[in-house]
Order: sequence, then structure tokens, then C-alpha cells
Amino acid sequence: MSSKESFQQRLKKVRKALRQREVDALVVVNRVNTRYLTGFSGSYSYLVIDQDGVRFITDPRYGEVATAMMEDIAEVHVQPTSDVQEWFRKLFKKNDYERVGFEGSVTVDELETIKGFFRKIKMTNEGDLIPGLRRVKDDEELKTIRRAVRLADRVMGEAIDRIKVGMTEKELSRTIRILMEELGGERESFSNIVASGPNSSHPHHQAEARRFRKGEPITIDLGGIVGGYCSDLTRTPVLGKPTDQFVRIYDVTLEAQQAAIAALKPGMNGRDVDAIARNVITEAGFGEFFGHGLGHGVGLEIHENPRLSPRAGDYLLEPGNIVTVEPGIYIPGECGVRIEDYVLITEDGCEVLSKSPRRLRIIG
Ligand SMILES: [Mn+2]
Repeated sequence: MSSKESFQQRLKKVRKALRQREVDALVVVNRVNTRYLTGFSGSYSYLVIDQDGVRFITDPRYGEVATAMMEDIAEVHVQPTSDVQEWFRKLFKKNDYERVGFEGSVTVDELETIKGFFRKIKMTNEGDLIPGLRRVKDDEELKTIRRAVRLADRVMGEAIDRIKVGMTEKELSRTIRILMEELGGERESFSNIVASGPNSSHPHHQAEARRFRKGEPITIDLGGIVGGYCSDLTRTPVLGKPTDQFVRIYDVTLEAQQAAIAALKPGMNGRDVDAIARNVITEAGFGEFFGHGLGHGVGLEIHENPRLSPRAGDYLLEPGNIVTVEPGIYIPGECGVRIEDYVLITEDGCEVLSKSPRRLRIIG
């Protein structure tokens, strides 16, 4: 399937959902949802989707690009931003819409503007519609996602190879940032985490000028963007001979992760998957040191649904979901470990897309 056909398919699904929800038209402003439906990644546009078609409104900065991109996808209207309200007013009047859907992420400012000229129209919150579609990745997305994950694997391998005693967290963090672009990423999908020694007990540590010492673990959490899609990968190698305590928490974390991966399949709820990993950690006596959820969906955004967590909703996993599986044990003031992989839910189980070795890596 070409990317153009994928966009047409996704828009068709939106139309079908609008019919089911008895909503006459949907207005899309969210940048990520816009990219998902059309491929457009500029900073300003509106989409209006109804049963007759798709209208794409942008300003003259993007006129040429958008016109070329939207062929066979949407009808392009290039409007100076000052005329957009009037354009909407005319469109809504002409089509006589009764119910118009908006995304939950519309700002209060945008809402007030919209309310001003839609007084007679019933506005509904359809904020769950497009994220619901985005939860299940299509083949076109999976191709891109595999490239993003390969990039993360390569950067992880390179980063671990460059670790040496005396290097600072900040130096390694900068190296990762540069590698991510050098090896083909658009940029990082989030600011990488490099946490060494006692800092490794902070799950979201910010890199400091602290130098790596012998015997210390170094948690590296990184990801890059390829074609708009994010990767997310964590490893915790150790520089020289580790302490017994670290080896113990590493083994337990890995066992917890493998138990969750072995169980992952369609029809499971995110709470149950989380509980499988959490039980392993709790039974080993470290339950109080695993303070975050087991994992999260990923795609055009670094954190999406579905979640694998005690607070996950009632959603049951489906083929095409992408989730991270990232248990951790963090012992305050001493050390921590997190092992994170990137997993695709398949028809009968799951496929771990990230290939970086998971066994404890001892550097030097
Ligand atoms: Mn993650």
C-alpha cells in the first residue's frame, strides 16, 4: 500500500466513525492527528472531514507544499489566517451542519473563537476518535516504526561502546543526541536519559557533569524519530565488575520483563500485563522499588495508548498495538536498573522489535 492509500484508508475510517456517532463533520486541529491523516507536518492547518469530502485549510506559507501533498487526499483551501473565521462560517452555513465534532485538545482560546460563530451548532467532543485509530498501527506505519527501532538499536550499541571511566553523563548524553541525527533520525523522540551510579535510582534523571566510575551501572534511555514515528529503548550496562546487589536487581528486572513479554497477546488488558511483571518483582522483595507503570503505547507520540499499568483502562490489546515493556527497580541512594523493549502485538502473541542484547552487559 502506498502512503497515499494509507491516508485515504485512515480518512475513510474517520468518516465511518462519524456516521456511527451521528456527527456531521469533524474539525481536526491537533498537529499529530493531522500528520496521521494526511502526512502534513506543518505548524498550521485545519481539516474539516464530512461525508462528502475532506477540506484542508492552511495559510500561504504552506500553500504550495500542501497543494502538492493533498492531491487525492483533500481539497486544499489557502486562506490568510485573518480570513479563516469567515471561511468556516460560510462552510458551516452552506452545509447546514447540526452536530460538529472537535478534538478534546482544542484550547480555551480556540473554543471561544469557534463558539462565536457556531452558536446554532451542537459541538461534541470527539477527542477519542483519532487516537483510537492510532492505537492500531497499519502496515505503512509498521514499516516506518521498524526503521525507528533499528535506529535506536544502532545508537544504543554505539553509545555503550563509547562508555569509559571518567566520561561524564553529559558527554554521553550529547554523543547520543548527535548519533541520533548522524545515523538518520530526524531528531530525538525525547531528551535521552543517562544516569550513572547512585543517579540510576532516579527513573527520569537529567544528565549531570558527574563522571563514570568503575563498578557503576549506567542507565541509558533513548529514542529517535524516523518518518514521524518514535522509538524508545533502555539498557543498563555496568562499567566493570558490578556489586552483588546490582546483579540481583538486574536479574529480577529481566525476569519480570521476560515474563510479561511471554504473556503478551491480543485480548489481554494492560493491568494484567503490568501485574505479571510486578508480581515477579514483588515476590523477589523489591515491589516498593518499582514505582512506575510497565509500559506505554508509542507511535507518532512517545506516550500513547494503550498503557500497561495498574491504571490502564478497560481496553483489550489488539494486533497492531505497539507497547514498551520497561520494568525497573530503583533503590534510593544506591542503584537502579531499567530494561525497556519495543513490542508489537501480533495475531497470536507479540514480536519484540528492538534487538539490543538484554543480558547484563559488563563494559571493560
Ligand atoms: Mn518508555
